[in-house]
Parts: sequence; structure tokens; C-alpha cells
Amino acid sequence: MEFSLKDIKQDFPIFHNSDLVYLDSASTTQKPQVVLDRISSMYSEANANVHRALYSLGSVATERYENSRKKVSSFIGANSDKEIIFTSGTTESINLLAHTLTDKLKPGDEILLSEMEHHSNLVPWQLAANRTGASISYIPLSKKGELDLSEPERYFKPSTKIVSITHVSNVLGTINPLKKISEMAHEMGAVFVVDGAQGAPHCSVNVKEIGCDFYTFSGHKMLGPTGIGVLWGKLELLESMEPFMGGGEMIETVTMESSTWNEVPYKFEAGTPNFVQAVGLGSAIDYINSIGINNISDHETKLTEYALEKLADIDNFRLFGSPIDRTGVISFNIDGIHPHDLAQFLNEDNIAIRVGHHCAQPLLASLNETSIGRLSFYLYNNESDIDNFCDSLTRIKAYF
Ligand code: 7TS
Repeated sequence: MEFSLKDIKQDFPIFHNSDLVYLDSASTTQKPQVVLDRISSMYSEANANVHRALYSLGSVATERYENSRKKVSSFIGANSDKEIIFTSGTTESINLLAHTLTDKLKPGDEILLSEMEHHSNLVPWQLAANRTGASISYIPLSKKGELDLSEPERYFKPSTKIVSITHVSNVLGTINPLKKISEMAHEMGAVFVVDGAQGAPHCSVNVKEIGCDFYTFSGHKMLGPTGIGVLWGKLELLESMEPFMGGGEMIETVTMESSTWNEVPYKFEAGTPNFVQAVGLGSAIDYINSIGINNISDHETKLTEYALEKLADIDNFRLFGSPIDRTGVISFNIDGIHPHDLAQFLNEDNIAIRVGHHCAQPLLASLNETSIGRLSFYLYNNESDIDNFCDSLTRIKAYF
């Protein structure tokens, strides 16, 4: 199905009567009116705590919350909506795993990450390694910015217990070969966790086809609200894990001495969940489905090709990474202009890009950089956004 770019921008109130050029969707995405309306209608029509109110309003809120879980489940091809745990975001989802999966880790065991991980898929594992005495090893990157899997036996070993890798690099845009990694992890008997923060918003995801054990992502990076994210896990693994946080709803019985746990997924949803945001995420998924995730990724591929071609003509433009399989993320520096100066000058033209270390300091260290610029696209971007960026960049270069 073809979709009209002009109409798409109209769905997002932030672009109404504005010349904003928003090129920072890897940080967070803008929200379509339908998502904003859904959030508002939750507060104005269906605001009651979920799973505990016996009155009708509570049933409406619970139904909408659980319906959203079903939408998430089918969006990523899960076996059952019981496998969907709502969290506050990718960061919380990974922290949950880094606490609950590491119970049995001991000195000598290894956690395998890669050099392109976001701090959210790195620091929680470092904390777990410190707690348990396990060690961490890293899959290095090739010159192109892809995972170097040429000598898998150096990284996938019998001592490897957990492999946690990003679906897509938030700096280089590299789409990682998850199926292959899943096979290598499982051959060693390790559990395979995917950081899908930059994957789920841009690529068609089917967790069964990937073959992973856990997949995590954030609502705000896919047109949904902040404060809501997802942890998907295989049911039998979730059932075998201890809870992460204790509190209301996650229990079956509580005595003065001890407690027993509610069934999955509620065992992992202590306290009042972010049910309004969860419903907002369900609405974002409806919106994405109405356009088609494959149409979105095709659109981003075309925009990225268009941008890379234009940027190649700009003197002193240094591109980081040239992965074959990539999403709409382009990282760069302009020799002679500090990225922070560049961002400030672009801002004067109402162009928003992110500069800095992108919460991936080990990756930047491997590039010998401390700060770089990044453009990241989503369905609402178009060629004129890229033209505006290039025109502004040319003016800024002339000034410098
Ligand atoms: N993993 C990856 C690959 C990410 O890109 C991010 C956020 C996270 C995890 C954490 O997600 P959160 O929703 O829990 O914060 N990435 C970025 C970014 O690239 N710029 O700002 C946030």
C-alpha cells in the first residue's frame, strides 16, 4: 500500500504550522493525534485502576489495558499475550532481566555483549557481573560497523550463559543478524536477549522467527507515550524466573512471613501499571499497522539512500559506519566544526539533530571520537527535511 507523505505529517500536531525539521527520532518520536486523543480519552472516559476495581469504569480501563497487551503480542508475533510484560521502557526491561536471569551466574560464567551496545544494554550487565563474579566479553565491530562474527568460537563458548545484543545500533543504524546470533547462543546453551529499542519501531519483528528468548523495546520510540515499554519473553522462561519488584498485584497470597506470586505476566508488574501509556502504545501500534511496518522501513531506506548520496557531496563530511543492512540512522562529523556548535547552528534553522556520545561510549571510543552528530528518520520525514538539513549545513560550513 502506498502512503502519502504529505498526509502523514498532517497526522502529527507538532508539525502543524511549523517549519520544524525533526531528525532525532532515535531519541524519541513525535506523536500522531490519534495517540494523543487516546491518552486523553483514557483520563476523561476510563480512568480507574486496572485489575482491582469492581465497578464498570474499572472494567473498561482493564479491558483497554489488556487489549493493548494483545496488540503488542500480535505486533511482534508472540505466542501468547501472557508473554508481554509492560515496563517503563527498554532500560527497565533489561534491568529486570539483568536481575532475574543472573541468579545462577557464578565466577567463570560469561555475559556476551557487543561493542555497539547502548549503555542500557551494558551497564545493567556490568552491575550483574559485579554482583555475581561473572565476566563480560564483547563482540567487536568490523570497519563497516557490523558485528564481526568471523571467529564465533572466540565469543560463543560453553561458559557463555547470557548473550544480549541490540537489534539495531542507535549510532550506526546497523541491523544485526539476530537469527544467526540466536543459533550460536543456543548452541552454547545461553539465553539470548535482544535490545529492540531501535528495532521494533523500524523493522518487522517476529520473535519466533528471530528465535530469541527475550525481546525488549520502548513505546516512545514508536509513536507511543513515554513511560511505557515491553519485555517479551518465552512463557516457560518467564514462569521459571523470580520476580523483579515486589508490591501490589504481583502476588497471589501474602502472609506476615512470606508471599506467593501471581501468574505471568502480572508477577512482573508490581504496583499500579502505566495503564494509560500502555493503551497509548496500543493506539500507536494500530497507527503503525494502518500504514504497514514494511512501508515504513521502505520509506526510511529510500530516505537514507537519498541522504547518503547528498551528504557524500559535502566536503569534510565524515560518515561513521557503512553497514549493508541498515535503518534510517546516519552518524557523522564535519571536520573543522565541533558537533555541539553544529547542533546549535542547526537549531537556529529549527533543525533538530542529536550530537554527543549517544549513550554508546565504548562504540565512540572504538571510533576514536567523543562526540558525533546523528540524523535519524521516521515515517514523517521526507526529502525536503534532508534538503533543508543539507542547505543549512552548507551555510554553516561557509560561516566556519
Ligand atoms: N537501547 C537502545 C539501542 C537505544 O537506542 C536506547 C535509547 C535504549 C536502549 C534505551 O531506551 P529507553 O527508552 O529505555 O531510554 N536510545 C537513545 C538514543 O539513541 N538517543 O536518545 C536515547
